[in-house]
Amino acid sequence: MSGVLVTRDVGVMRITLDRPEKLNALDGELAHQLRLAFEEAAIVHDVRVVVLTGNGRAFCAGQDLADPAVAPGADLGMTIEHFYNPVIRAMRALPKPIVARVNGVAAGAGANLAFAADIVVAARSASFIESFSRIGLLPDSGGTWMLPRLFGYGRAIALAMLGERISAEQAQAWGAIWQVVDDADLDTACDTLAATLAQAPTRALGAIKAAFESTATSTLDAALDDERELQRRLGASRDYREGVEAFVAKRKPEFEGR
Ligand code: LHQ
Repeated sequence: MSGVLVTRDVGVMRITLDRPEKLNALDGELAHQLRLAFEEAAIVHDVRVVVLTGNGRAFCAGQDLADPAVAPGADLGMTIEHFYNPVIRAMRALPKPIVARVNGVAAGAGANLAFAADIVVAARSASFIESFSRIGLLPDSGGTWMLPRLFGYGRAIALAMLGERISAEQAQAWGAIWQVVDDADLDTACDTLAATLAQAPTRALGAIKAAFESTATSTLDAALDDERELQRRLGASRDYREGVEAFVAKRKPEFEGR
């Protein structure tokens, strides 16, 4: 696929942004391919975790600013509606975990793609930059929703208004991402994490993600109701049966994601 490489291996779908000469900057075609990859991940049972990463020295430099579709005066809302929002919606609706393997700089929509993942692991040399305000825009790709949740309002609004670059270590110290590892250890860390998630009770992980999503706008009372219903469904799953049987037998569970 143009600009996006998709590979699958024992439960793991790896999606690689592959325009290294442009720091993996996104255009409409690339964003569309990204959306298709996440939609495929949703329907293929054998995919139990997705790893999103970039090829070359960057994770993603956001929208390709040389693309005529976003030239000043063009309808940016159209680009966002047709290409960006469907990607973020597909990621957040995916009932499976997404790991962002942030191998280098993540800027603009590229940063917010990483933040739309569930677990972010970054190389020590990586960085994040909400560069939108530098060109007269506001954070899109879910940034206005995700940034205050990940960073807290005070840091989120300064990041968005100032457009300053922050290191991976800073993002981790602020609790916005899961892990920072030495560059040389990025592959091992992400492969180990992906293997763990690929053997996890996928339905439970999907339910966790959906429940966290809905608590953004719900009350404790509504969350308690949601937890009851989700737990009721999980309680009827094969993986719950396996989890309890394995616990009682003092053996390692073998979850099937069902
Ligand atoms: C680029 C880009 C780039 C083109 C580096 N485009 N060429 C959605 C839809 C609708 C409307 C608009 O917005 C959006 C969402 C968005 O994402 S808006 C935000 C767009 N992204 C940015 O504003 C980031 C722009 N890039 C940068 O700030 C820097 O390049 C970063 C911080 C990513 C990396 O800095 P450096 O490591 O110093 O590399 P560099 O700046 O030297 O870039 C290397 C090359 O890549 C360079 O080309 P050249 O021909 O000189 O080697 C850049 O022009 C090109 N490049 N980002 N987004």
